[in-house]
Amino acid sequence: MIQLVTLPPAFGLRNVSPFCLKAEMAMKYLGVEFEHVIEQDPRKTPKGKLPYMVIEGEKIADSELIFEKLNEMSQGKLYGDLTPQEKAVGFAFTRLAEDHLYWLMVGSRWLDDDWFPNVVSGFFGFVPGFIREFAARSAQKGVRATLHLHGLGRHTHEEQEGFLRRDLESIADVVSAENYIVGGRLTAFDFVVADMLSGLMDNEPATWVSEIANGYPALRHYLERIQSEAGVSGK
Ligand SMILES: N[C@@H](CCC(=O)N[C@@H](CS)C(=O)NCC(=O)O)C(=O)O
Repeated sequence: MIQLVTLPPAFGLRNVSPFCLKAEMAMKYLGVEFEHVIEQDPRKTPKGKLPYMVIEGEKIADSELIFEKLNEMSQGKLYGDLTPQEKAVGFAFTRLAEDHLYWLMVGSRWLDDDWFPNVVSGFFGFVPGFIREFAARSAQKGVRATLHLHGLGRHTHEEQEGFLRRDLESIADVVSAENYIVGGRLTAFDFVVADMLSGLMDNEPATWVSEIANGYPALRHYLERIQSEAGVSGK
């Protein structure tokens, strides 16, 4: 039996991780039978991150690599016969969502002192109470250093807000005009983008990123439509 190993639900979300949600959505959409296994501690995984999939004894770690496997298993259904140019646009949006927008979301959860108690309870509930805060604070140092290295962490809040709005407006402009990220039909790239938007927009309590993202009705319409077509809700 195929296994999908993911983080647990938290912050009002079906999965605290947009990468885990995206893998679950794709597997359900394709009708793949699998056992859903929850792992709270990413350090116990092949690459220190979640999700990963176990198939015929092989561990496939990374949602994009899982998509490659699912696409092969479904004779190309996940990427829906997109042309090379369409795939190029899809991957450009994937990088925007997963390597830029995602990090703004991470910063809004981890580096806002008012929001940080939610990180402690949502991510570190499995750590014994007497060291929970300590474990969360030391992980926070790692997140701060990562955001600094990425570059986003060097910007003021106002500058980060500008980056966020440009990312969101790029997505909103495309899905308002085309309904989907690319190709005029539901593909893997809609799972990528919609599930990242779900992590941003449905996160409870709202972070500063959620508040801004929820100011774009086009994104809410798109998110609801993709989740309904895929048959998996992010909440
Ligand atoms: N490129 C990876 C990213 C996965 C990822 O960043 N997962 C996060 C949760 S959203 C994680 O496990 N982080 C744990 C850590 O970095 O320690 C994928 O697509 O699967």
